[in-house]
Amino acid sequence: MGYEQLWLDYTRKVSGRETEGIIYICVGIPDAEKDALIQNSVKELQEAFAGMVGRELTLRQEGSAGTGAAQARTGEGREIRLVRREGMRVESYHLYCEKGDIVIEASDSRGILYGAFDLIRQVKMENPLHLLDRTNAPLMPMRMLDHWDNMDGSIERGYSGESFFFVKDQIVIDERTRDYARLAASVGINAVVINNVNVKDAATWLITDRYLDQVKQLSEVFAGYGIRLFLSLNYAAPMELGELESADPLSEEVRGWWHERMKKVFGKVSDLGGFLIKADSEGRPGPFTYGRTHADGANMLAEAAAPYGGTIIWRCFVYNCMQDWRDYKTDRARSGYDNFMDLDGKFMDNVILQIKNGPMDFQVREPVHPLFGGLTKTNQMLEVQIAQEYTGQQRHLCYLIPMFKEILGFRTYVKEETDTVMDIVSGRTFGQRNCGMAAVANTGNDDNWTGHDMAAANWYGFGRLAFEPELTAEEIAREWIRVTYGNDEQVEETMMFLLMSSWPAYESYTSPLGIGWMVSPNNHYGPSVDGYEYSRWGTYHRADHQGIGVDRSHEGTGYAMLYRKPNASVYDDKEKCPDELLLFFHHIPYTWKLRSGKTVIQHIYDSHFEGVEIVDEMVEQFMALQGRLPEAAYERMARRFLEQKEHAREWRDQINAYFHRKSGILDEKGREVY
Ligand code: GCV
Repeated sequence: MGYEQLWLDYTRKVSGRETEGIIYICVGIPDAEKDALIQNSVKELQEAFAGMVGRELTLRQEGSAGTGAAQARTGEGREIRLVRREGMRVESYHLYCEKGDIVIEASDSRGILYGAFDLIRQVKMENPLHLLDRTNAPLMPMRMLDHWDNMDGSIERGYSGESFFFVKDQIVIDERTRDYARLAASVGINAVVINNVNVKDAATWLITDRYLDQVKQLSEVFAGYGIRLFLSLNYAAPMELGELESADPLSEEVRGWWHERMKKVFGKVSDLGGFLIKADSEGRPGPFTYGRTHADGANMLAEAAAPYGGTIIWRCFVYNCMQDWRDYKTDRARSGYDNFMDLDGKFMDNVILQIKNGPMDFQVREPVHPLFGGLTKTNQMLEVQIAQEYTGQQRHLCYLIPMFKEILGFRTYVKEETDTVMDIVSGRTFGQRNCGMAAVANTGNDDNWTGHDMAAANWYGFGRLAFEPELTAEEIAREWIRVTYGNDEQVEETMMFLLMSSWPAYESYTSPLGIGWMVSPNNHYGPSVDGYEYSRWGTYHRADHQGIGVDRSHEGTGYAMLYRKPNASVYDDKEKCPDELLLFFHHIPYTWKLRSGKTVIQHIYDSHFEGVEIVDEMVEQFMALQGRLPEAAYERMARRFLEQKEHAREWRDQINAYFHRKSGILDEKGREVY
């Protein structure tokens, strides 16, 4: 096989105590033999039990005539029973123990599959099965992974090898595809976009006969694990496929073209979930070319996809990437809001706006996007990035679930209650069903899938969080450690320390107080304080000899005022603005006293020294795990931790030196600043 099975590795044995006597798996679901999800649930449980406790489960099939697999129960053995129970919530399950038997009940087959994976988790963690009573319904309807894979096999912002979906302009469907679907489904992912939102070249042809047979095949593999396949779409496809001269969303000819195209695509791939579109952004085509709005563009596609139940996911990452750095008025942070707020209520029901967690671009710290809480009549989805483009590129450890928890918990004040981002994207605020959360994926064809072995915690964690947002980041981390590495206490406690320290550490030794960027241009790895300062990308820190930060208050770009009260007045006022976002909202003198009592410049020095100290401690603790982790994994991780140790110093020294030189102010603790 060559690659790892991560948290679904069944070769690691568990103590047989809890599972003693379980020898049957009983399927009490009519027509189960025709249901791929049930078949896969059975297969998974059988493989898990065979691998982890060395026991072959005998299949007993009930309620279905003529199956050769029927086996009488001897009366001695315990069984795992899969049963249909009407009236339960979509995709939910009840996993419990009844007179020694383990029952998984659900109204639909996805619920059964999720229950089966939950049971496997419980067995892996050696939790007491006789106490099982877990009723679980996913809070977010759409739990999606967005892959930025190109058809030539490269991955935009990919840090773990090449694509396993595409090689040399062909779609690959093999054992790894199935294992990917198993891994994703096991944490509750139910939708996947396989290709990059920057749709170019061969990818434009994914909606044509050239690829539709393979797309269909792939969608069937995914469907067997409850995952709907989505494709990223080229907005200008009618032109780039050489069929029309325009992509104007209000042109009858263009609309007719899309109607025909959707008919063809969905006619072939009936399971297809729909499309993801990046338009008028970073050089991609869109409705602006024709003086039309994004509602015009999205609705044109939505209307064509609606007869087939197709969903159009339209990204709000729309900004002017040709800005003049001399221009202090234009503010990239405003652009999503300014482009979409006036369109609230104008999108069709099968359109979802996909909104990045912050107004800029997946920085280590950003305020929550003001469209959350702004929009009240539009379906919304939160987009986060587990590919660590700006957070260490899977070479540094940065466990992002604590950040996502903060984002989901953010109160927007759009209503008196149920007003958090989590409420909005789970449909509780406005009663929508077309909503959820997407993560830009961090996988590639590396043996360990995610480059850094511990980056898998972000993949695992994202799925678990979207399914059960009430779980804490700690609970998810602990679970991931135990299902991946077993129940060794030292491994668990050390890895907990590593994961939970990693985001604060990364923030400390990189860019301070919410200012963001300061990364090397293009590849976005490593420090370069002025890397983007005089560029066209709208990402500036505006540091001079007196201070640093972007004035986004009412006296500056006015961005702070895009939030609802009281958020707007808090962000607008430098006395009230939280320290960690101060430089995002205000231009502040280096000598300004933060709420923490430190000056801005001393905070910069202290946090950078402290960040490196935490990393040193992390590395030391990790090294003590030698012998307790699989050797190859240990070696891989050790190499990455040593790189992080060295690289954190580079960040510290460059940032400290830069601000020392700009401000002329010494570190009051007299540490070495170059
Ligand atoms: C897929 C950032 C990244 C781009 C990415 C873009 C996006 O700008 O650097 O690589 O493009 O975000 O989210 O569309």
